[in-house]
Amino acid sequence: MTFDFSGDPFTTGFWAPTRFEADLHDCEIEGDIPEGIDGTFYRAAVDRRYPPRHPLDIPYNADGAIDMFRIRGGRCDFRSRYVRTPRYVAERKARRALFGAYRNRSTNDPAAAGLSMNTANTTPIVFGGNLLALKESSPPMRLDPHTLETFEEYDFDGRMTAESFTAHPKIDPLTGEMLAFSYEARGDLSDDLAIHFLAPDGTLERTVWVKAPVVSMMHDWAITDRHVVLPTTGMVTSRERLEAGQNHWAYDPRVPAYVGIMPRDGEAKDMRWFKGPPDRAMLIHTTNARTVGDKVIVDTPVARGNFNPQFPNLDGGSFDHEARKNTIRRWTFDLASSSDTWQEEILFQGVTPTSFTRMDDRFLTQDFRWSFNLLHDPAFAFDNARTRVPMRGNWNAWYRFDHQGGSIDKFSAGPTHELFEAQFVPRRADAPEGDGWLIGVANDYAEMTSELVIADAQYLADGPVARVKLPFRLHMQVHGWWVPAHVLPFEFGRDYDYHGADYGPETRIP
Ligand code: V55
Ligand code: FE
Repeated sequence: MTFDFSGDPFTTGFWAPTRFEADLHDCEIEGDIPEGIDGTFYRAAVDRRYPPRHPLDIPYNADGAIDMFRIRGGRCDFRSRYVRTPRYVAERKARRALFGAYRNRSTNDPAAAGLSMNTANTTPIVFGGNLLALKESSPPMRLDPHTLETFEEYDFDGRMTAESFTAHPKIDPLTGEMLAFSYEARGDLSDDLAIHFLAPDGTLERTVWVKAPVVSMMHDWAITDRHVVLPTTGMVTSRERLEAGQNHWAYDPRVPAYVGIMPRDGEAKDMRWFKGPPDRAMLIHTTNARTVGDKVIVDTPVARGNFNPQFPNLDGGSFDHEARKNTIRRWTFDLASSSDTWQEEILFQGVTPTSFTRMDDRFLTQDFRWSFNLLHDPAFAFDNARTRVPMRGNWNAWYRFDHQGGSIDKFSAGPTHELFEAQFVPRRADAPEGDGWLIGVANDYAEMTSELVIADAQYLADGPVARVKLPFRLHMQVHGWWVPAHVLPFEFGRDYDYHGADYGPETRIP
């Protein structure tokens, strides 16, 4: 019986599933990792263990794996593990894919009935001593942040009744609280939203339930020191779609943008929904937001149309590559006015930025200046004669964007390299905003290997100060997370024990 991954462009060439787990101590390093970098960089990858069971399945439904780079004193250790989701455990037992199309239960094998669809493939985040591997359509998977062992699908010790949890929770740097939300929070197609407030020790303390004006993909949101900001999108679904075995989402260009704003100490009745035109209804990631007097100001990339060819257009039309381009916009909501809409200013027209935008997270909710963005810059030419496979998304640049002055600084990892999202690492805990480094993974399509690249965030044009070179390739990353050692202490050089077992969802380690 043939058993391979051919037939899916995301599972061939550089993108063939890695299907392995690694422990690599003392990685090879080119250049000098700055001494000030002390902590752990996690990334979530989408890496299939079995060929897709359904012709409409997409990379966003691939198995989640967590990669971990531990850095101290100029040295680096690497570890990677698949997340033992209930899906992983069941498919490993069955020795084949049981789950069908992305977020569509009707396409699953009957053997998957009743099992969680969790893929845990979007964001790794450390909070309250746990590593949470997040997928927006499921509760978090709780992992050991040192061994990457999976403990369980996590309902916050029974406190969370919502059936999903965003891949973009926000940690308030001033209070240490985490705020999060759930959409389709009472199951597929439900218009229930839940907004969660978690104490710094990880306890889920309070949930506010509200109704969404439209059931849509709500991938990211924003918080300020006083408000939460919840944008809907034009990526919609329906019972008919799911019953027909189609993709969970389709893009409807007629759906307007709604943005809900609620005070952090408010109740459901305090949620106020603003309504904008449809060309603002494709927000995937926000950069930052703040409340200034009666105004809530959100800086965010937004596309005017469907952001992702993995999701079809509702009218069946072909994908519009121009409409997917994000511009960086500033949305200003005036809470003192009775207007039901908001002002929009374009800060950056740019060159095809993706929506991957990060900042110095110590300044989340506050006045800020810098964002760090992943995009395609045609000025950084690819050396196609040296690459061994076609380049994929051509995300070849990190841009530092000045939200106050409008200027850009650019980083390239090399002419055969593609980059993933950057993390900002402050030089010291009390360093000024933006004083530190950018770290992230690059793929080298000439060597067919992956690297961790490190740049001085204030001198991006100088190129990498260090490269951690892996002797293998990593799979496509979604998001990453940097955790300084003062937040998550660890012993460098210790072999944290991995028991090698399949931790099923029932396993509970105290
Ligand atoms: C996104 C990613 C997802 C997903 C839904 O980038 C939206 C947006 C990796 O999975 O399921
Ligand atoms: Fe995201």
